[in-house]
Amino acid sequence: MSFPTTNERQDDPVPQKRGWRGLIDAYRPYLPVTDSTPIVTLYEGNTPLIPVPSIAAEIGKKVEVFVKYDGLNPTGSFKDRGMTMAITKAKEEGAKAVICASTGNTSAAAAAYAKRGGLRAFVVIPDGYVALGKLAQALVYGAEVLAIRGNFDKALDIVREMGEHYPVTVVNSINPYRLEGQKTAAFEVVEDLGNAPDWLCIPVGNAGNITAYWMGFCQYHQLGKCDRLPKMMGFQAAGSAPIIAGHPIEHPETVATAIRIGNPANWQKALAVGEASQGEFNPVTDEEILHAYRLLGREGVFCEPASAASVAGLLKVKDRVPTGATIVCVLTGNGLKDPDSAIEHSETQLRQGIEPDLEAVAQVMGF
Ligand code: AN7
Repeated sequence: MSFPTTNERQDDPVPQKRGWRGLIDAYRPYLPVTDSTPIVTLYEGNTPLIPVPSIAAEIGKKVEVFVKYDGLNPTGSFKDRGMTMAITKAKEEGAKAVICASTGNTSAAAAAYAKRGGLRAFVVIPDGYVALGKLAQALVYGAEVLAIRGNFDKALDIVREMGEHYPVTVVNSINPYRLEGQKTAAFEVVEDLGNAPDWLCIPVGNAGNITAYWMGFCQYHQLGKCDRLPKMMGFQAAGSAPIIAGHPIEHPETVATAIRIGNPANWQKALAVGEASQGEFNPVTDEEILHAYRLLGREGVFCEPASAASVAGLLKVKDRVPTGATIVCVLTGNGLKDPDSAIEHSETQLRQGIEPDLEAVAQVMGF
């Protein structure tokens, strides 16, 4: 029996995306590749847009809220979208090694795609501030992991210089191919909704993703695939909110280590997106982030704390949501990335030390 990869018959109920072979394959006309480009893919993209009615109910007026669950990508974050493009182009250009600075997700994606493409992967991370799952991934995928005694911003400074002086390709979001790949998430949102949403809520660290989503919406708008553009609502962790402060933060802090970034690489681009989309940048506290994180968990959606910033932000500015609006919150990373935060910040009690017999278990259950 052969595995069906296309809709061969009109009456075949197999959904079209059954034959999905990654986002470069799906969006080839809109991406900088040719027929001879050696595509490096793990079949990323095509992630679900999930309605979250309990979050919509919190807004207090009639709205529709969806989450774009990009934590379901092959390495568990949206970074895979950018990395399939960046590694594909690095390989095409003959690179032998890539390097990135990372709060964790970029390093996991860079490692996976680089090794799959046969390249060396160097990742520079802030020692002690990368969630456990992300660190595990970089090691298993076979990256050369360098933990520095400094934060992400310091790591990115070093990586930028490495790229200038040594034969390594930088795959942080200063690499323009990253944004090209990441813009495909906006394409998918438009395809799923049949139009652009009214609002797009998104966590902001280096501000690559907010820039990429805007690129994607604008491109689809120009092609007539949507007849409006969303208001781009960016959210930073309050302890790491340089764009809102208007100056770099030397010692950024937040439970959302993925966005513990004090000097965003795409700062100016983010400001331009905010202006062009009549959007806003707002801070969310760790407490607000963790509240949203738990609300999502109770919808069956497990994201990492940084991702919950998008939902925390929506709840924070809910008074400004227009009635009848369609809102998409981007969930950038999978909750399994950061099991320590999950266990530490869950309000659900783990009941331990129970005697292994029926009566004892029933009693604890309240029967
Ligand atoms: C889960 O991995 O910067 O605003 O080095 O991992 O595009 O930077 C991660 C960023 C949001 C912010 N959510 O996106 C890295 C890194 C998650 C993230 C962001 C990140 P950008």
